[in-house]
Amino acid sequence: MTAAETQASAISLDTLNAAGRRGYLALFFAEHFLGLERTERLLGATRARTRRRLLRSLERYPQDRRLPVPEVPFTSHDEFLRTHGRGTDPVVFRGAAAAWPATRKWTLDFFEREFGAADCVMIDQVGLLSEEERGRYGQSTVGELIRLIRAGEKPYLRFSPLIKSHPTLLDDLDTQWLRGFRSRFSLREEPQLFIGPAAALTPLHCALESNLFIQLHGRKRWVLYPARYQPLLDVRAERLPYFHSRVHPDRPNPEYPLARHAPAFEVVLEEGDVMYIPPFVWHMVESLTASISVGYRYNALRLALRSAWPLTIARFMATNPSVLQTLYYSLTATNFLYKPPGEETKAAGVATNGREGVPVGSDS
Ligand SMILES: O=C(O)CCC(=O)C(=O)O
Repeated sequence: MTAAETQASAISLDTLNAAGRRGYLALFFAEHFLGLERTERLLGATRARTRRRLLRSLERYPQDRRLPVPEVPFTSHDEFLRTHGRGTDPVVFRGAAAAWPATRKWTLDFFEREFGAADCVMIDQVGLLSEEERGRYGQSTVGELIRLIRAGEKPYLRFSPLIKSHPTLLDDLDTQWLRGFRSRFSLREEPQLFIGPAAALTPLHCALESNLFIQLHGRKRWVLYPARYQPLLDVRAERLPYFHSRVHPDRPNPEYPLARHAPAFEVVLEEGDVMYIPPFVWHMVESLTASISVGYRYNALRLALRSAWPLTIARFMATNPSVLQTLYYSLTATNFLYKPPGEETKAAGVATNGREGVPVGSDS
């Protein structure tokens, strides 16, 4: 896809501003401070008016557009920074990880054999589970997870800190290549592991960190929206450390008519592919087969501000948990989504779907 084609199908920030984006953002921050219910009671009519105005202004734009994620060759980190690294759209490096040991070694058999006894935690965070999943926070072992996947069940290990707690796994990734994308101001890196069955789905969400997503085993389909389309995606301010949307890109819903006007990127990642996802790019991810992947996340604050300053500010004002709690979780060899075993949901301050930890696979 050429730059001109991308441009032709985009809705610019100026167009969104003229259509009422600033009003939408004022309501988003009102919601952050007043809460969902009070905002609806006090400002529900204003919100409905803002939505109607956005819809009227964007009516002339086609609906349900999908563009391929641009594919770029990797030559050097400097070249990448010059050409794409300051941009706010995703790009794919096809086959960039094809020769890494992990791409050859990491299969369900490998994890069962080498890490079968390792503990893992199935998260239960609001907005990150598909409708089909029984939402619950669960503790298990990698061996049990894989046994369940093989038995046709649907447990999905997402955003797992397993690599951090078993650092020999890092030897199978090209960490030097990954670190080359970070600037010297990038404070934190977080390799997160995903192991799951075919048809697993992570709903539409985004976060502050930049992400190099490495597909190591199986295939995944991604649908992504640049950060500026937030006003079209029905996002609520919930003071979480990430943001989620109830929009399902493949299932248009009359409740969210604006979403159909947001042009999306779509790509299928094959084994050995790496996708660069800048801060606050919205994404929904579907596993087309059983799959193993790594999301290598790092902070790039300037880029986050350029991509979406309102979400950057909202991220730092999160209370559920707060930035300091998040930092504490990451220092204790976990990641921001992890609730340490035994802690009460409330005490941990992490918004879950409301259930306490249960062993995965049990019906309690
Ligand atoms: O692969 C998935 O299911 C989700 C990946 C994702 O959302 C991420 O890395 O941010």
